Amino acid sequence: MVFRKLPGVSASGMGLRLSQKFVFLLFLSGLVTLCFGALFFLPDSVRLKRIFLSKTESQPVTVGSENDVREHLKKGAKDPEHLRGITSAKGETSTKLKALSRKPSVTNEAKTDKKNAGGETLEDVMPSRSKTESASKDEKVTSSSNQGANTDTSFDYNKFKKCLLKPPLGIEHGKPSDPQTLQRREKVKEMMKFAWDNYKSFAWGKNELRPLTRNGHIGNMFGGLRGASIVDSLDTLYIMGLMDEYNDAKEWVETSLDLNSNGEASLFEVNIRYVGGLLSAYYLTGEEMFKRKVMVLGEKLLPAFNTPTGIPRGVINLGSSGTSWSWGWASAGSSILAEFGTLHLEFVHLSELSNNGIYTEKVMNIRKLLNKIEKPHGLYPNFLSPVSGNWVQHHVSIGGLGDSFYEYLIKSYLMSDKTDEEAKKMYYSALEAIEANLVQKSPGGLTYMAEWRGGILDHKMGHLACFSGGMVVIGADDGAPEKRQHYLDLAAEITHTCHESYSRSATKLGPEAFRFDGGAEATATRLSDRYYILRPEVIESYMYMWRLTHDPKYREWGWEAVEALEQHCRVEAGFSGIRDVYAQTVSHDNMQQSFFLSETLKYLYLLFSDDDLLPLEDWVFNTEAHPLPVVRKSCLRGEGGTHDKTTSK
Ligand code: DMJ
Repeated sequence: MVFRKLPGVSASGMGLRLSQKFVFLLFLSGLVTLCFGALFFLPDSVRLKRIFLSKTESQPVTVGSENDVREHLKKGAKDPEHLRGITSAKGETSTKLKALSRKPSVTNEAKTDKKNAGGETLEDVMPSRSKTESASKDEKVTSSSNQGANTDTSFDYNKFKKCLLKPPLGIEHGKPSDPQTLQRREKVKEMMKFAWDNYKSFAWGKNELRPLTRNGHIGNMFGGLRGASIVDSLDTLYIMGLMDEYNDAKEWVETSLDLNSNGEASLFEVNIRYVGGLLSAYYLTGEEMFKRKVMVLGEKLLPAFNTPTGIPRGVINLGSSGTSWSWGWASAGSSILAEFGTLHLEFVHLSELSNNGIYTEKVMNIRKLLNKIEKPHGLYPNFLSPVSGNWVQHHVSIGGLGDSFYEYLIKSYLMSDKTDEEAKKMYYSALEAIEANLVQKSPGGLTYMAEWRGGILDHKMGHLACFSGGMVVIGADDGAPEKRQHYLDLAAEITHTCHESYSRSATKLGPEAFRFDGGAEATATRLSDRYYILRPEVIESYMYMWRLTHDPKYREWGWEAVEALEQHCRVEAGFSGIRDVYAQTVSHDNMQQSFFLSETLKYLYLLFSDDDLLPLEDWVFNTEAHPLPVVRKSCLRGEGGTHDKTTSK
């Protein structure tokens, strides 16, 4: 190559002498070293740092830069809470989630796109024998390379069964004697089989079915874990007696659920769906394989708690780095109440099964902090810093961002065989604060739970908040005796309001959020709140209200929902969410959420079953409707044995 001489510039390095060149180079290299070194001292949220430093570093990384939030807002969300409501917080697997994480999970998305374009992924073409080998090899590697949390797995399943008060599946699988109810239950079972068969035909091994395009969806919420619909369906199939389907699901978990993933997962979602699903499959069936799997997975979640306060961050890398960080959209790198507050039930069971207290310690530490911290008007705001342990802003909601934290307080108490007095106290004080500050009556006489923003009420109730009818009714008996009737009434009123949000729509399905201002009464006023994504919360409350009151209207309301689902959400190859519950002609969102199989259909089936199918004296449902048994410590540690085994299933 020939260098042409520029006019006025010497060919020997712009006319500099050798010594000058040396000093200049020295200065330049010093400058570079200084700049790079300075990166380490920048706050974690600075974008530059995230670009240059890989997330495989062992220190926790926080994100939450304004840029990230702006990105999400650009994508159509009005505010982070709204965004959460429609995507990550409550388990949605919308591709919008891509915008939520620190950066898209390249591995998953690349594979999904390929598949959607008609290409096969490696997983698709791997013969199942080699999958088996690879799955079990991966588990061994993971186990030995982790923190050694699972040392003793000598859980006595037979003893556990003896400590149940009643057989889990009742005398006859909860078969109702009334022919109409039985017929309705059969219909729900058929819906489950239809949803499952289509998932199996078109999306087997993927996380969800896309029923219109007849393919699978993977998304990036589960950090590379697959088969969310399979793990979420295990217990539903089992209690419905769909045994061929259950056996297929079990075999897939055994041979193909690869836990050695290295992706970025939502701690909350992996916990409620995978940990919850595997735990309940184990407790219901006694299959040791489920226990082995869940222990490996549980151990992978522990690094999320390595923060200055022990409050876990929302996103965790499931690989060996165990790096965790906060959602990009969460205020100032904060953790979300509904996420870190929805681990308790599953983690207590991980400790039970492993005989290792570490899981319980982790969640008790969260509990301790929340119990101690000062609460505005006794309320728990939705965002907390995992670094300082302080609230980050004062937004309180019983819907998205807050919801299942409250649910887990009362359920922790119930699951502890009513021994966890701290959980009980926290639950009833929280409920008192909620009643004093959030519970409202509309001009038309509907009771609802508003949201609270630093003392200002937002008169909106999310579909997600409709679980609270069920929550209040299961806690009615254990509150102060003089409040029992009041809690029953409150639960009935909330459930009634949620039913109204369904019956006031053209489709008889409820919107994502409904309002009580500007003349609205339990209807959505914003276009962006009109969708329904097969959510369970309203039906969940019908189920609990039925169990605890036996008022036949709850079964009628459940049947209305079945008819609406059949009419508007059933498509040729599965069930799909809809974009506008007020439209006469619906438009489908092409997603069969895994919680439809795990929760919506399970709660409907239970609603039309006798109460002895998964009796509430023995079972507590996690927030994804996976039944977990009440822990009867004295029985488990002693001789055990409470129910008549001749009727046991
Ligand atoms: C589910 O994943 C769980 O119920 C979660 O707690 C919130 N909601 C979704 C379904 O709506």
